[in-house]
Amino acid sequence: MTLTATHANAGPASRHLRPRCSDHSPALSQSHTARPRVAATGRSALMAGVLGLALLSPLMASDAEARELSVSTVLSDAFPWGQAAEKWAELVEERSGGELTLRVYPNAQLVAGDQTKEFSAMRQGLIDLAVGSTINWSPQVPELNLFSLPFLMPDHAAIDALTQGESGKQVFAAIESKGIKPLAWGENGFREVSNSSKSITSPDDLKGLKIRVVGSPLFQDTFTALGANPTQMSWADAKPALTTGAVDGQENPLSVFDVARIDQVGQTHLTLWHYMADPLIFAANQRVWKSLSEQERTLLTETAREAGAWEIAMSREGNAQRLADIEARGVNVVKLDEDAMQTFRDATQSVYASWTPKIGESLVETARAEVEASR
Ligand code: X2X
Repeated sequence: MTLTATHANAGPASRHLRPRCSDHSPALSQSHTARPRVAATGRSALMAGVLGLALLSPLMASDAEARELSVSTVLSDAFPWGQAAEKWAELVEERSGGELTLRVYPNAQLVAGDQTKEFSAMRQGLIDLAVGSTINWSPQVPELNLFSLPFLMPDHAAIDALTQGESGKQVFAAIESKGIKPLAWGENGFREVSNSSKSITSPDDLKGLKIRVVGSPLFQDTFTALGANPTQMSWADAKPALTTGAVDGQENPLSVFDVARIDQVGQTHLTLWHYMADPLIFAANQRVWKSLSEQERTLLTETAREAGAWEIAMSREGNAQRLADIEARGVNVVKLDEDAMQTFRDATQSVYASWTPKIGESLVETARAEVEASR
């Protein structure tokens, strides 16, 4: 049995009789009309009109109120990210006694694969809930670029110091000011760089390499500062581009490299440089949020926190084994020493100069102080 098969079968969704994880749901336009929540709302309005609310029996009333909310993710439950969303759904269903269900739509399918549109789609009400990466939402929420500043967070303690500290509060406030209710943190992980041609041990090695990067323009600046040739594309396009050699490299957490079998598309060199990590954020569209009872809001928040904490721990614990598996498959793994790390930090200083004003001077200062205090 291959590792891919193990991971693919290990998702929490496999415990449900009814498929929860809708891999084949319609994309953006259709999904809007097909969403059961809309239908349920229409039905209850009709029933209220015909019968009068006072005449509804408690049973009918609860039938009409049972709701299903959509949850968008980029990665499926073969990955910790998708498992976080499935865990959330599982806890909500259990604790609401089935009154509230979450249906997870992975692979950014509710935005036709364009993960940088997820935040906007949630804001517009095309998506009810999401577990999204700070990277993918940063085009709409500049403060989220904080986590992408190169080499800001050296270790897990630093990530926690930000998400659990004052920086995290400010970031959540920024999200809320954009019309989305943030509920809890998860984690995609430290993003390590891979390529198909050589060991990357210094910025010089990146010169001229075409690297696939994600949606925020900050990544263009980081890889340009390092002398590479960055190309922005969605996750859906990344593996094909690596396969054909349209790009030489990519950067993603070990869990993504491992589960997506990036080694099988020629990525034989992997450098562990921990240059940034993308937290995940559990969040809700404000209109949906306001329509929920106090009890339902508490339920969604508590279960999101539990699912997030569970996923963070599980994904961190899994990293050592993932690395061993990746090395066992013949990938050449480079671990940088302190001097080498410093050459990368020095080479990316310009990113701080251009991005600190966009993120917010005081937020960057707060974050730096919180990282320092965590050491
Ligand atoms: O596109 C990526 O690289 C991914 C899957 O890690 C994110 O969505 C940020």
